[in-house]
Amino acid sequence: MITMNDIVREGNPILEQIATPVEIPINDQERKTLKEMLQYLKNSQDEEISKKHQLRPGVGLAAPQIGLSKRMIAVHFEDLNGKQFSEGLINPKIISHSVEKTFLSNGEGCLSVDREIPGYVPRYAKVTVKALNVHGDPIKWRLRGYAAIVIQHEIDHLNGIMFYDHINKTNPFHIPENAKACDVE
Ligand code: K1U
Ligand code: NI
Repeated sequence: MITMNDIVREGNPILEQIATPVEIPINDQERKTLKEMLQYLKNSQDEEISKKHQLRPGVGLAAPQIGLSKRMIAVHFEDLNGKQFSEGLINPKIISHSVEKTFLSNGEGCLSVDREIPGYVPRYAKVTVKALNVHGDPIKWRLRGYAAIVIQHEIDHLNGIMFYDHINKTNPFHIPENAKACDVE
């Protein structure tokens, strides 16, 4: 099982690299890894299991975060309407996005970053994402708000981008034009 010992931390060059597309059909090892990534997220959100294995809770995980520079991510969360997203995605791609932006009022965290970094992380308010799931079936998600934020955070990891790269350097709490807060709770 994946634990925090397997999570690569900031400063490791793999987090700055562009990950390689996964060849289709995916092989057994890739399928196994993607399933383990999703299981990490489920375990990390289970009070008992996360306490026992000291897992930091996560809603998403990208393969480079476990030291594998391949275009695979896992997500496990509910959006603001209670819709569940729980999937391993292969070669995810944002095929269109809104002009409008959004950001979490409490900022973002990252399993690969062991410190709090204050500031708003502006992201597209709506995105359409295409990918393949672990069975090789095509997925097309139209996401907004929180769900759009999570998927952009994970796809950024495949492109060597960290959440803090988006924070305004002179004023971390600057709100760009076209941006509205996305309130999770
Ligand atoms: O990729 C990662 O490092 C995981 C990260 C993803 C993330 C997406 C969007 C905004 C912030 C962070 C996390 O999952 S941090 C933990 C988190 O946001 C969370 C965990 C459990 C319940 C609710 C939220
Ligand atoms: Ni992250």
